Amino acid sequence: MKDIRELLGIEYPIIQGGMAHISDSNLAASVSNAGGLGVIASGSNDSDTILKEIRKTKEMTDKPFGINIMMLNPDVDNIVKMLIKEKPKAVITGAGNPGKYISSLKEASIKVIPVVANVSLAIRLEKAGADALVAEGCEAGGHIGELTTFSLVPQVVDAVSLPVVAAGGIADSRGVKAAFMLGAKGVQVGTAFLVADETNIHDNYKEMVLKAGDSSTIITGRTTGHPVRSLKNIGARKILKLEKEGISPEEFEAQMAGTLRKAAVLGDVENGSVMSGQIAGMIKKRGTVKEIIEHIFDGVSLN
Ligand code: TUI
Repeated sequence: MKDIRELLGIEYPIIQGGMAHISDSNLAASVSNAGGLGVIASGSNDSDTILKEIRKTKEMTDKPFGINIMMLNPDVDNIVKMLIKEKPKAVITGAGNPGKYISSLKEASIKVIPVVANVSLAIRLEKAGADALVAEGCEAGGHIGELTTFSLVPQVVDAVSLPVVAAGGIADSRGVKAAFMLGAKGVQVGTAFLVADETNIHDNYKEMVLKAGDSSTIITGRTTGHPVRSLKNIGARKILKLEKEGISPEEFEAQMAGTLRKAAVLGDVENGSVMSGQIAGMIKKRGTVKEIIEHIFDGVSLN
């Protein structure tokens, strides 16, 4: 089986999480320059906006980087067409099944690495030609599945013969070693990069992550089929209350629209959606991307 570092041309087996409104060209290029796979998030942006971020990233790094496609994005068809021309090293997908796009991306020599949250999708996507998989447990921030990292990763590892990258709850070398013990060949990390100096989000967001404890996150959206983990605040509690009162999926979407941008860009961390994983409670200091990656791999032997 091909090593994930060899597959992606990187020094550390780490993929930076593609976080909507957060993972821009600056963060992606910084991670790639530090030896990981930097990833630009598409979120709900259109293909032209993502193309601009790709061009900026190419100005800042010669190293490989990836694009995360959020499958709920209505412009996925155009984004895939654009990516086939731009040929980033890798495409990571989330929040859905990318099966029908895999062969055309692979024909353009792009590595395709879908995020999965259960074994059945992992098996289907191996058959569809994925190059590797990210198995993301529900400790992660943002849109999540049902299974924890500890239960999901070994079951996906046993079910497929592709390299598996573990995600959800990993922010230091203990997490990396545990992931390796479960059979993962690499890690995907999002939350730890929220407080990186190179991450262009409002400082209020960073401060809220730094102040978070083990029990600071909450899951909204369970009733609508799109559960999202974020830090507890007025906005999340309000949404949860509306869900308990029986809000419709349409009303829910209307309530959620723009809330991540509100927190990440405008700094309204009381009413906006401050998406973060449970491991936020362990993140107590800021640093450069390079320092964060070195901390995550401190004492890990990468032979
Ligand atoms: O995608 C993520 N995390 C995200 S996307 C996002 S933007 C958003 N905002 C509001 C509502 C929804 C999305 C914020 N955070 N992580 C990767 C991930 N993918 N976690 C879980 C999944 C997943 C879920 C279902 C992957 C595939 C899947 O398949 C369903 C199917 O069709 O079988």
